[in-house]
Amino acid sequence: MRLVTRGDLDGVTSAVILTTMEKIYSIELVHPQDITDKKFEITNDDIMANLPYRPNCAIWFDHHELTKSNERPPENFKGRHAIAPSASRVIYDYYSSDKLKKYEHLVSETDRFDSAHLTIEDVTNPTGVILLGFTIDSRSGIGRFKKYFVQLVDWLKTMPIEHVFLQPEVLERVKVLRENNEAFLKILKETSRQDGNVVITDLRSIKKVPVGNRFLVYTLFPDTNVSIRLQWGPEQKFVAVTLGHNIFNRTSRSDCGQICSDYGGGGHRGAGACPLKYEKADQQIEEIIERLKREG
Ligand SMILES: [Mn+2]
Repeated sequence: MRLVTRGDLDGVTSAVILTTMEKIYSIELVHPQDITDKKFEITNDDIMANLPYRPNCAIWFDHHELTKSNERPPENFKGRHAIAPSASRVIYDYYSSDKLKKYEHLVSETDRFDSAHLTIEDVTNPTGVILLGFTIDSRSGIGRFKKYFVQLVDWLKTMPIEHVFLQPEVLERVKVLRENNEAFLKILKETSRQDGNVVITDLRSIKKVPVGNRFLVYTLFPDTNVSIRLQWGPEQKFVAVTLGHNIFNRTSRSDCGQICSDYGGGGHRGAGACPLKYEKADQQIEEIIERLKREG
């Protein structure tokens, strides 16, 4: 079968488990928005993991809330949907096999990473599975992404994590990650401002935004509880809006996924993203900020 999943740590761990439990001959990485927009064809040979449901697929696993932008599975679909910290957790529990016992730590760290239950230290100086999670970010622009994803799956199945960190590809990404974070922190300081409980980062004036840790902003604005980040999409055709709860101050009452879903995107309570059309963007951004402040 083919595994169709998301190119993040939860996708990697899902792939580690699924390639252990099922016969999988290839892996495709797909952005969830491309599933929502039906830009990627799903066949009855596909296992989908960590992505919105699509009819036709053979087996489906996900842990995100069902939103109105996506299709709903029938009662008797094969697989499992549960509100859980990660899709990996849903899959791990579904099979609950002795073959998976050795991945217990990987799954619990993936839970922490995917649900952003991180410490300040995990953000400023990450190690282990958490650091690995930050190296596998499609937005890193380091390239050779799918190759790296497939390699990680293989390494995690065949060597202890200390040895994974000896691989040149991993070392290189860790180095780039640290350099990017430094540059990003500097830009964050220039482009972010606080409005009540909201921190607004407007990166539209920055030609090339270095990819940095998306939680760094909360170390700069500790008394906000939610963030909105604005960035140009490809060819400036739309504004990519990202909402997120401050992971160190979890008091926001807003449902980021619901708000983004109302604007054609999606996500879950703690984080969401939506593409806004150029013509309507400024007005809609204002609406979203007002809503985040009103909900508190
Ligand atoms: Mn996930």
